[in-house]
Amino acid sequence: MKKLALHWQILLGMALGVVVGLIMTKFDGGREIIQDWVKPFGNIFINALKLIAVPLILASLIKGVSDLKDIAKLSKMGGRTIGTYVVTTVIAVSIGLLVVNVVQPGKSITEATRTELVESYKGDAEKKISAAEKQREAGPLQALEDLVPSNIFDAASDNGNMLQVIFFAIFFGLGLILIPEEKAKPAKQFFDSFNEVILKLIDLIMLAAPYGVFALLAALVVESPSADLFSALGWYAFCVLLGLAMMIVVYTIIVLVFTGKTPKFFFNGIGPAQLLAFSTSSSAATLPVTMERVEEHLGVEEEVTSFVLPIGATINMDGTSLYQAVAAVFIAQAFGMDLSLGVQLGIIVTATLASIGSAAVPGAGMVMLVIVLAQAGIPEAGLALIFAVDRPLDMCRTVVNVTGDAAVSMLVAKSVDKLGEPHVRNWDDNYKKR
Ligand code: DAS
Repeated sequence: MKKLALHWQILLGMALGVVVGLIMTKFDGGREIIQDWVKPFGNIFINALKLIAVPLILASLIKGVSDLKDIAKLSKMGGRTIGTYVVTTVIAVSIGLLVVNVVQPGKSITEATRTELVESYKGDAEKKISAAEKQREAGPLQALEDLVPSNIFDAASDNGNMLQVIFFAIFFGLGLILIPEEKAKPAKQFFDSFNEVILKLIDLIMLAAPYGVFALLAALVVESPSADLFSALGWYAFCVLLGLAMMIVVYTIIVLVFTGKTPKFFFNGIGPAQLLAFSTSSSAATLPVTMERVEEHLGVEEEVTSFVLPIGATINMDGTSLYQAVAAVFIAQAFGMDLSLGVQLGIIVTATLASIGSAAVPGAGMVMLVIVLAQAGIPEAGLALIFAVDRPLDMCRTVVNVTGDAAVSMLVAKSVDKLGEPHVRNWDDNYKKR
């Protein structure tokens, strides 16, 4: 049988997990068999993703920050590009928080199921929930004080403060910028290849995803066979998709207002790249097509696309940041935690940074979600809940990531007077070009 693309394998793993879980609940001892012989593989999958989170932050942020030197040096386009990307990401996270607080998908879980959830993730949940209570009693500048770690290894440890790791990565990257070029070169080369290794490790972990989500779903079904948990997951997915759709509308308005181009023009231009983003769940894999569509069909000159889009594919992930905000608050709701406004504003910061640090590969947003949860004191055990349904959402948020990059490149091009008319090379030119 022709090898199924990974995400179809994952969707198959999800379906089989639910079916096997439902079957096993019909047998005496079926629940124990799944808990003893299947669930551990789901936990291994989650632990592997949590394991890679800290090295991924260090690699991608140190590389990202140290590359900024070239970006800022490049021209006024640099600052404008980074600034616009950060603005659209903050808008995306805010939309995510708005939707998840209005719809409140986690609140539909019954007290009985919630007790079971906390029970089944006992250690982690109680530790995080009590830590969140403690954070609430802290002083007004406690969060700022906690930003600077006294020991990087403590910060990187399981109960560490992920923002401290992010702080160290940015601090280190700044150091790389400030030392002489020839001294920084070896370190920059090291972090470039370190980044490549981490991305390869994520690829390897994602190969296990079909089996991991199978185990997670089977365990979820036998442990909380309650329909209310599955309907809550459905509402969670609805919130992510609603938020992503709202973000697409925001891009349409931005393009119309700032460049005068109609939605029809914009989506006809970027459509094929969106379809590729949906089927690959990877902004990086889609980048060549994004560049060709933005340049030839949206009229952005190559001088802009060759600069703005590669940066966008790595640091501008509006769909991912929106998803991370929705997921974090949903898990908190599922565990019965009421997040204060301060914690939610903290999520805007960490989800923005986490999406900047997310790699443009399938599942990267899921890995970086660990940081958002850890920082907000939300039980990471809740990951098991949403990882099971992550892949279809990854496909959709990657579409938004790519669409956002295209919209911003049109804005930047317009602002430096490099937005022309589409110039689709006909077949001969393309042929000659090849
Ligand atoms: N799949 C990632 C991308 O390539 C996004 C994510 O994982 O959230 O954009």
